[in-house]
Amino acid sequence: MKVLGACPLDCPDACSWVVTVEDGVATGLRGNKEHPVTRGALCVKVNRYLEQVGAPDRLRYPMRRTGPKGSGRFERISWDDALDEIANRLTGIIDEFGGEAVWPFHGTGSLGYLQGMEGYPGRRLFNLLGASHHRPTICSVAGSAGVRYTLGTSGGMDPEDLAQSRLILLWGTNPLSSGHHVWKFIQDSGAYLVSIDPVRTKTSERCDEHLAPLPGTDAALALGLLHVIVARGAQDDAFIAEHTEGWPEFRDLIAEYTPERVAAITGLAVEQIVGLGERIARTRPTAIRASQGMQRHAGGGMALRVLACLPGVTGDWAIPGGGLHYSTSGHFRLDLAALVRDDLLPHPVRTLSMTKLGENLLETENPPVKALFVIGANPVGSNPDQRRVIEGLSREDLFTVVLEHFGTDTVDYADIVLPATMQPEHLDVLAGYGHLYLIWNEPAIEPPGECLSTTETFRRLARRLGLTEPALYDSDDELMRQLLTGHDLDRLRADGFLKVQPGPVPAGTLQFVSARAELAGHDPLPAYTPPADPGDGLVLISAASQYFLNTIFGSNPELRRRAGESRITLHPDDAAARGITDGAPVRVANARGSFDSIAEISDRVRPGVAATPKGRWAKFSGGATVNATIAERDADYGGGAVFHDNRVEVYPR
Ligand SMILES: Nc1nc2c(c(=O)[nH]1)N[C@H]1C(S)=C(S)[C@@H](COP(=O)(O)OP(=O)(O)OC[C@H]3O[C@@H](n4cnc5c(=O)[nH]c(N)nc54)[C@H](O)[C@@H]3O)O[C@H]1N2
Ligand SMILES: Nc1nc2c(c(=O)[nH]1)N[C@H]1C(S)=C(S)[C@@H](COP(=O)(O)OP(=O)(O)OC[C@H]3O[C@@H](n4cnc5c(=O)[nH]c(N)nc54)[C@H](O)[C@@H]3O)O[C@H]1N2
Ligand code: SF4
Ligand SMILES: [Mo]
Repeated sequence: MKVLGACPLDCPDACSWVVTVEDGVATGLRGNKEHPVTRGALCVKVNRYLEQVGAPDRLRYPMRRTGPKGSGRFERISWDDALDEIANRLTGIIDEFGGEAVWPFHGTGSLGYLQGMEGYPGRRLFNLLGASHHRPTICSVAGSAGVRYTLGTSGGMDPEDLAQSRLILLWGTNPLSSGHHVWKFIQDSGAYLVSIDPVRTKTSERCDEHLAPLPGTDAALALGLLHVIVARGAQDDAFIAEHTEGWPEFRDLIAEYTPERVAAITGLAVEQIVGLGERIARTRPTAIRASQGMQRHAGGGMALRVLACLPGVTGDWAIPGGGLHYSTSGHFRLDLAALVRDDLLPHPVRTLSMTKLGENLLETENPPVKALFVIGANPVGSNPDQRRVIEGLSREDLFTVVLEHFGTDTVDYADIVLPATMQPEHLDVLAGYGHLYLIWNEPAIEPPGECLSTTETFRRLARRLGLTEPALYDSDDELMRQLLTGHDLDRLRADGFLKVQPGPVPAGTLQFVSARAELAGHDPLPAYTPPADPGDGLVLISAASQYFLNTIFGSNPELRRRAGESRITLHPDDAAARGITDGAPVRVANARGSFDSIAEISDRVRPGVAATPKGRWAKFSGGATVNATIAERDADYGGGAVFHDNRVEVYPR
């Protein structure tokens, strides 16, 4: 039997997959050949997904902690005992401190609308209890806000249209590592390809040209390119007159960003800036593919805001194959309000920022956080400021419940662990953020042991709490229908995918001067916001690993073997200045924390920049990873994270 499903992981490609089931056992998994983006292929990680589903170390039963927090010592308990204990502790905490002392902490482990981050499973129950809301700031929010200020929507180009581009700027994105399916459209275009990345990545190596600016300086670079374009008179006056607002002010700003000034900010040569500016000036259509990496900086929102302005000056927004693709999420019109039911809240509640976990656990009062539900997240591995996160999770008075598949670094701090189903074992639907398809996930096999879906876990907890609100007991089928009102559910289920119609881009007038930004308390004019991490050490970029997806697969033996030990790439000049040789053990440190690694000396990184992949588990890495060095600071827009705005020093050990 073949069953159509969806890869649940936080990846732009949201692949449609086919599970082969024989005698109730999943014996094969491959990409859906019918899907225009998946085209029959998954990726090096998810090719091993069934290995994970059947892994001997998969969590199969509820557990209660028996050792001190962090020890990872647990005993198996029944679901009845687990739910009783959770219900008792919750009731006590809410009686004493109020509902807002409870924090449902949702992560990106699954992006499903029923079982994952996009739909906040359990939110109906938490709303009824008056729990704090959760703001998912860890991934893409700053960039989305920036794009929205310019365009009125965060959804940009249909990436399939990249096939019609003649010049493509791969700007702060490494699709060959972090979402390779777009590469087919890029290749089909035959376009001239430029990679803009402080690191020479796998993707840069396949491009015609590579520019390596200093991290966090992209807005200045974009303004410098616009300076060259406008100096050549290559702006599209008709498009500007008809579709934009604020051109005179923006043109004056562009005039200030001369190639010389921009060279000094970005560390690029004047000729590189002028050369690329002239190429854009003469090439229609030009497309920009930017993703989340370049917005993990203090000025990350502003960077995307300026990038979205660029095709507004050249008129590329009006040409198929021109424009900007950051994320397509803004194009899906699903009824999230009907799914999450915020109308069930007894009163307005506070919102806690995902990337301020350490601060929220250690400093927030009135009320303090007393109960934490970690759902599809691994904050010890993935959040900034690992030391403070661990300190917060170690609080004896904090009641922590973790819903998980594996015994992660975060599970070690749980009071109660609940085993969750994996994707072939539950119903779900996903919306790609690197394409325009809804992807259906039909359950294919029975879950092992006593694993429960997240929706079912919260239905059972509601019953244990004696709650009578009928909405808490809606079945997965009912939830799906409420979410997908207006979509052809039967076709989606039968085909496994359904393309949605993108909304217009820009939505309304493109705002060079943004009333929307001003309303939110920001500068109405875009500009360049410099990096914010103090100090003069190296800027450490910790981007996607080829072999892990965030911390998922971090315990898979084969992928761990292929990833090898932790390495940090240093430029030969930076290494020599520190007396560090290739292969030397090093300590990487700043005021926030430190981790150990092995030096790899290469000119793949530009001078002043170091790189190490994200996603390692602390327990396999001497207790600390790169996230020990990262600040819990907000980016300019939306409270986004600043993972790559991170200054460190590197010492031989
Ligand atoms: N294999 C794999 N795939 C993944 C993931 C993974 O962990 N592994 N993670 C998934 C997730 S959660 C997400 S959000 C996406 C994110 O994927 P991407 O958007 O690709 O994000 P990053 O990997 O953080 O960074 C991408 C590139 O941006 C560069 N970069 C960093 N700072 C700057 C800068 O200031 N300017 C410029 N121009 N470039 C910069 C980095 O060197 C890196 O090569 O990928 C998803 N796909
Ligand atoms: N240094 C550094 N750190 C980063 C980044 C970076 O660029 N550099 N990138 C950040 C980004 S983009 C992101 S999105 C975050 C991700 O951070 P998190 O949201 O914490 O994601 P993961 O680390 O992948 O942890 C997800 C966990 O959910 C579990 N899980 C998966 N599916 C399910 C499910 O259906 N149910 C349940 N209950 N559990 C499930 C997995 O086993 C895994 O342990 O990491 C961020 N961390
Ligand atoms: S991680 Fe991305 S590329 Fe890999 S199978 Fe999932 S959606 Fe496809
Ligand atoms: Mo992400």
